[in-house]
Amino acid sequence: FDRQDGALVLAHLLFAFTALLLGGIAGVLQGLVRGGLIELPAGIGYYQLLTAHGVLMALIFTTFFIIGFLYSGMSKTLGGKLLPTSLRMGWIGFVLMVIGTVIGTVVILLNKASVLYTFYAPLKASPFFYIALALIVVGSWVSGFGMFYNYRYWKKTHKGKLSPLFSFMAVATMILWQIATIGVAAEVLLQLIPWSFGWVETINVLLSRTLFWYFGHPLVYFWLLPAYICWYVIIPKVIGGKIFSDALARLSFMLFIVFSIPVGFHHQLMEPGISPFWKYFQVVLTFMVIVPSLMTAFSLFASFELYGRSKGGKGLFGWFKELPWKDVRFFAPFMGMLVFIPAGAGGIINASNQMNAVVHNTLWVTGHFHLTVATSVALTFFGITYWLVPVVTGRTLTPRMNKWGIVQTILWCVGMFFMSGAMHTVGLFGSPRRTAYTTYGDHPDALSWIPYHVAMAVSGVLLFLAVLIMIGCIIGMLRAPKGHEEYPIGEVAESAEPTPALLERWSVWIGVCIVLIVFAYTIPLVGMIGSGVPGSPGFEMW
Ligand code: HAS
Repeated sequence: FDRQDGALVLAHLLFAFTALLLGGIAGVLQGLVRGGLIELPAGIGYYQLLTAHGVLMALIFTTFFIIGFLYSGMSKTLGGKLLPTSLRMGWIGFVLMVIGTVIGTVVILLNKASVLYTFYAPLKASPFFYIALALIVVGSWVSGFGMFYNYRYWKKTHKGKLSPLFSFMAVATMILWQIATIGVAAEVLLQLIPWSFGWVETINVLLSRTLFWYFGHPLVYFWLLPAYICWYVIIPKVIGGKIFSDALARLSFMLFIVFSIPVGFHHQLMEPGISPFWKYFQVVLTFMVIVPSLMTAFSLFASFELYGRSKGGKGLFGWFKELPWKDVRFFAPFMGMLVFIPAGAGGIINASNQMNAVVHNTLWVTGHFHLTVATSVALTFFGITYWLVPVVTGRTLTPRMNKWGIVQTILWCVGMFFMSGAMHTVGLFGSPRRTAYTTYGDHPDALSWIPYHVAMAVSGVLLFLAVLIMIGCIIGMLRAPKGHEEYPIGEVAESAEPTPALLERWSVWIGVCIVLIVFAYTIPLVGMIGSGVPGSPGFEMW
């Protein structure tokens, strides 16, 4: 692996895992507080820790990891070296994001931004928190443009050729990110910064939430797609098999670009001020965005079955035994896939209007995203780390480290099983999300929730142990013997159909995406802006 490119990738990974560690400390502490097991000293607040946990894990760990991982694959598949301009843009993006993260974290630790990772109005943070967020978004844009630049150059110099699947998917992921972040950038620049500086007295809360969720839902697919890259492109190679279909993989990514953005209203189904028609329309699109995940499930099963049968697996499920269960590069992402089946089913429940009325703003939703992002995506990212760190540092993944990786994966699964199981169950009993320890004046319902909150806290401790093992493994990998670890990039099965050129016509898919966004959002936004409803002064959290 190219040394200069490797340094860029490693910098992203190390920063990501530092955020994971800090976010993990905040996570375990807030869990113990909520379960009533500890009280915080020195005026530290529950919401302060909850914000640090959410921001550092859901926003910072993911974004840094994803950009590092995507750059690594671009370098590997587009000729073995990034273009100097792309490399430079990668570093500029990295530095901007680091500055933003440091400012944002300090402001949170000073208790001037306890506004949670969703940070929309009416909770108001210090303006520096929003400036920090803007820096992170701009940094990620620069990195994204660095990738587009490299990809375009490759296309120009390889006229008529299909681009490598990994790079195609990386570009699709960053396009999704660019389109999605326009919403949050508008919210931060036009609403939150002027309001938090006091240049305007009030804020349109409905507009702020809508712009946030325009970004907030595709955000979850920005987390998911890099995991899908691993599942589609990396895992077939790790198990020694082939990619079932290049065309199917590309189509599923294009469908994500088309359908994943105009669906933000499914987070606002219980919100007054949006007409039922537009909510209904966006729920229909939400059900459309489930399709590429179902395609992915089909394709993965096919890859596994083809491989297992080629190894002599007999009968309906005999192929299953042939998979490399003792290889953490496979085992961790596989557990992520497995968990994604119930996690996705939970998402479908959330998206259904009547059922959303039962689960919205309860711990059920927290359970949903601890399965999706914190298990399926996180375990896949961990699985990637176990080979990517050795690849970029020119070292080997030792059997010892592999064994620790398996232990860490099992611990993570056990912790998440109990944590998210407790969250889902107690959510159905009505326990609200995002609430510090309380018995609501010893109300019997609230008292019946407490054992579940305690289970969440205890499993939080297990998960924190797993984070520590992960960090230990990274340190171990950095000190492992020099050697050559393979960057696993799968090849397409011979039996696959050729890929139609339409699947690389970006303008067509982005065009359809823009039409859908304009249709789904114009009338509701015009209504919100011109509604004449007075703005809110908000709640100062600093
Ligand atoms: Fe979600 C809330 C709907 C997917 C994350 N979601 C959230 C929040 C987060 C989040 C963070 O409609 C909370 C935001 C907040 O703080 O308020 N979600 C969905 C739907 C899907 C979905 C329909 N969510 C995700 C993913 C996330 C994520 C992915 C992160 C990565 N979600 C919602 C809704 C809400 C929501 C509402 C708002 C709730 C409320 O009221 O507040 C779908 O995309 C899911 C489709 C997935 C599938 C599964 C396919 C399975 C695969 C695995 C195959 C396995 C194999 C292994 C091959 C259909 C691909 C086989 C091996 C064997 C041995 C069997």
